[in-house]
Amino acid sequence: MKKFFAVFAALLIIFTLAVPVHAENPVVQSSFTPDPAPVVFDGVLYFYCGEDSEEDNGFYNMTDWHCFSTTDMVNWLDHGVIMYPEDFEWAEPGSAWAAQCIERNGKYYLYVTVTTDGGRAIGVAVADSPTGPFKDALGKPLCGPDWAYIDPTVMIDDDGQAYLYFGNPTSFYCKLNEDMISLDGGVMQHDMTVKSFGPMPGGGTSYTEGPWLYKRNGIYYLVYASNGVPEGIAYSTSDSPVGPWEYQGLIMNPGSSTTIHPGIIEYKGHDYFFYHGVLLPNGGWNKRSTAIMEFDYEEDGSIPLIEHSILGVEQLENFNPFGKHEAETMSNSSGVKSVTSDKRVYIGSISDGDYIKLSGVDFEDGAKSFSANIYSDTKGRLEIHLDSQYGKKIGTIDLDGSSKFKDVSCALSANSGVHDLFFTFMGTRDSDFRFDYWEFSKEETAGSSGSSSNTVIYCAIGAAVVLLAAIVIVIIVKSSKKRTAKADK
Ligand code: FUB
Repeated sequence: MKKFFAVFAALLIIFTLAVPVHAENPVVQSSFTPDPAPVVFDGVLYFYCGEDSEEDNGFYNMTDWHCFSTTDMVNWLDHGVIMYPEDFEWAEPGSAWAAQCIERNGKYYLYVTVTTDGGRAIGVAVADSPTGPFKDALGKPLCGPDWAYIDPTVMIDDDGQAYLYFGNPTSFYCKLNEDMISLDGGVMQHDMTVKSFGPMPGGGTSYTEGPWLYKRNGIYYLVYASNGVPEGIAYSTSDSPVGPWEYQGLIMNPGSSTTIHPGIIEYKGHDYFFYHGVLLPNGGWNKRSTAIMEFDYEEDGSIPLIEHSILGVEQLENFNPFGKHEAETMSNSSGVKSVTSDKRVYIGSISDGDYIKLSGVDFEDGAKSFSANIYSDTKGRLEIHLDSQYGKKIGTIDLDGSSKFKDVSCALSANSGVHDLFFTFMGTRDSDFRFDYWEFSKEETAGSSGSSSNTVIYCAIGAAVVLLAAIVIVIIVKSSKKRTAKADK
C-alpha cells in the first residue's frame, strides 16, 4: 500500500511539473476588452482594446481605450485608460470603437473609430510612448464622417509606405504620408467581389468589418470579420498592399458573440490570433472580452482553422517577482478592477476574499521579504499564498484601516522554485482595499510590519520566557539542594 502511494505521489509530481502553465481565456477579468489589436514595441507585446461599459445603453457603450502588455503571454500589465473619445473634442462620449497603434520615427500613432456629427470617423492621436498620453493629432477626423468608416488597421510596408484600411461593409483603403496624420491621395475602395472576399450566404461578399492588414514572407494578408452576424473570421491574400485580394477561406467559426474582431501577431517565434467573445460570467453581446489562441501557418503560408478555447496560450518564460511590479499585473483575478486616476493606475474595488493571481512565478532560492503600497479602510489583511487562493501562506500584511496609501512590508516563510502566486484580501464584508505596487526581495526587511515578522518577535519573546523559566528552575533546584544539604548536616 505504502509503495502504491509513493508511486502515485511521484507520478503526480512528474505530471504537475510536465504540464506547461497556460493562460486562460479571457485574458482579462477586471474589465471588458473588445476589439483587441496586438503589436510588438521594443520586445514587449502590447494589445490595445476598447472598454465595453457595464452600464448597458442597449448598444455599444464603449467608454475608453485600454492597453495591456506582456513578455510571457500569460501575465499581463494593465496600463489603464490610455484615451477617452472625449479627448477628441469633435467625438461623442461612449463611442470608443476599434483602434490600432503603430510606431514611426519614435512616435506612436493611435488610429481610432469614434462617432461624430454625421457618422463615424477615423481619428488619429499621437504620443511619445506606447501607453500615452495620446493627443488628438488633427483636431478633426482623418477620414469621415461616414457611417461606413469604422475599424482602422494600419501597416508600414518594407519601402516605408504606410497604408490605412477600414470599413463596414465595404473595404476602404488609403495611403498615409510619412507624417502618418495626412492622406497621400484620397480614400479608395476595393472591388467587393466574391473572388476577393468570398460569398456571403444570401448574396454579396463575406467581408463584414474589422480588417487586419499585415505582410508575411512577401504575402499581404487581409484578415476580417466575415459573414455578417454572428461573425466568423476569414482572410484574403494579395501580392500587393492594395489588392486585388483573393479569398482564402474561413479561419474561425462564429463563437459566443455577434462580433469577433481579429488581430494577428508573431511574438518570440510564436504566431498568435487575438479575437473577442462573450467570455466573462457577466458578459453579453456588448460586453466582450479578449481571447488569444496560438496557431501555426501551413507550409504554403495559409492559415488553418483556429478553434475557440477557454484554455489560452502557453507561458513563454517564468515571471520574475523581484523588483517593483504594478499591482495591475496578473494572469487572473477575482472581483478586482483597475482604476485610472490622475495618471496613476492601481487596483481598486477589492473586497473581502478577492484575489489577484500571477502564474509561473520563479522565486529562485527564495524571497525573504515582501513590500507593497496599499490603501485600506478596514483592519484587514493581504495574505500571500502559493499555488491557490488559500494555498500555502508565506506572508501576511496586517492593514491598519487608515484609508491612506501606505508602504507596508512583511517577512516571508520558506518559498523557493516556481509557483502560481496569489494575493488574497481578507477584511470585513464591505471593506475597500486599493493596491498600487509590490516587490519581493531576497533581503530581510528592517522594521517589517507583517505577521511573519511578528512571528519572529513572538518566537523571540517565547524563547526569552523559556530561558527565564529555566533560570528560575535552576535557582529553585539549587536552593532546594542547599536546603537538603543543610538538613542532612
Ligand atoms: O466594438 C464596436 C464594433 O463592433 C467594432 O468596431 C467592430 O469591429 C465590432 O467589433
